[in-house]
Amino acid sequence: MTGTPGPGGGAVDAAQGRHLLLQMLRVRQLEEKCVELYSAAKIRGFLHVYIGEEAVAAGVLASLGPEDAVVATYREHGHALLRGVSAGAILAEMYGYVEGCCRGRGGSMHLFDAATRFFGGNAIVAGGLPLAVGLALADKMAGRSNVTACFFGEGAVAEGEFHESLNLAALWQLPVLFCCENNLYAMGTALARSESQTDIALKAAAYEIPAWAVDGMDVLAVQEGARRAVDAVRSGGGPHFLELRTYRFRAHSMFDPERYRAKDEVARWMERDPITLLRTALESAGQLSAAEWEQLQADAQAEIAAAVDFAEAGTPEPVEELTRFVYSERGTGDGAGPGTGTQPAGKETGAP
Ligand SMILES: Cc1ncc(C[n+]2csc(CCOP(=O)(O)OP(=O)(O)O)c2C)c(N)n1
Ligand SMILES: [Mg+2]
Repeated sequence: MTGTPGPGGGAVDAAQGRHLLLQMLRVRQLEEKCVELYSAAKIRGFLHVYIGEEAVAAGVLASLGPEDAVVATYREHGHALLRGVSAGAILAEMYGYVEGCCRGRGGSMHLFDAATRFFGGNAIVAGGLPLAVGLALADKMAGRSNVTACFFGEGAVAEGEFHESLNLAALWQLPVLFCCENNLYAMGTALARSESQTDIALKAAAYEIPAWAVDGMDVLAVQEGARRAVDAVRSGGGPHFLELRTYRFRAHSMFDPERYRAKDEVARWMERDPITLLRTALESAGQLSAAEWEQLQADAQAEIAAAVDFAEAGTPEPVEELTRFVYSERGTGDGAGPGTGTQPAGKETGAP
């Protein structure tokens, strides 16, 4: 580390700082492209973008290893990308094409990729938390030292699944890192209008889970907080909880007329754009030249442009495959025939 103060007072290592900047730029470019493609009716259905919140995924995911697991929400394009799912597979998924990471069957809210241990993409508010607890329980039972990072919005704290999941994770001391992306609004409902206790870290503390709040616009602070928490979880410290204070710069989804928040509030938060904060810190430390900044932007743009070309050249799934995967295909191809997978015998035959 070079010891130069970052946006949150932490130290910036030049190479690591530029890496995090590129990660955030990649997500920003992908999301801006998604908005454009949605407006052109290339992407249909629901679409929720992560613009403004990039530091959260970039900082937390930089603190995980390849064996760790990630669970996210419907605002998950950036998490999937930074976890290692290619931008092409993400966009093709949104186009509904077979080249997508779920063969076009999931779409924007259900990106999933077992190879990178990215376990969704979940459209149900708080629906990812019990999945994360299950993944962590499996790791604990198998004696693996993996961590499961679970992202969810502050709207999830009103759900029973949130409380059930925190309770069991604490009771069984499971290796889960709960990451609450507190952007202050659940669709059009401000946190203070729906919760008697708005200090979210306190809710986790009620379950005896170590919890602390982090400036979610400062990627270095997020990375530092996440590292501390991941280390504690991995070394057997049980579940930990981060409340990442952030803000979405765009509407909740493409259908949101955004009448619930004042324009000057949005403008104030945009003054703390996580990309600008890190860029400025690196520049003032002499760690990012104008040419390097241009190059990072060009790299991100080139990656996303190639991904659009990939998605545009995609193909719809053949109609004959429509009922494929309704039942598990496990048990076929090993000589034992259907019926050896998780479904009861006779249900995997594909017989009408
Ligand atoms: C169980 C459930 N209830 C309601 C909805 C409808 N819904 C979709 S997004 C959303 C708001 C969630 O807000 P938050 O958890 O803060 O996440 P953010 O969108 O801010 O990232 C709601 C209520 C849903 N998808 N699932
Ligand atoms: Mg929210």
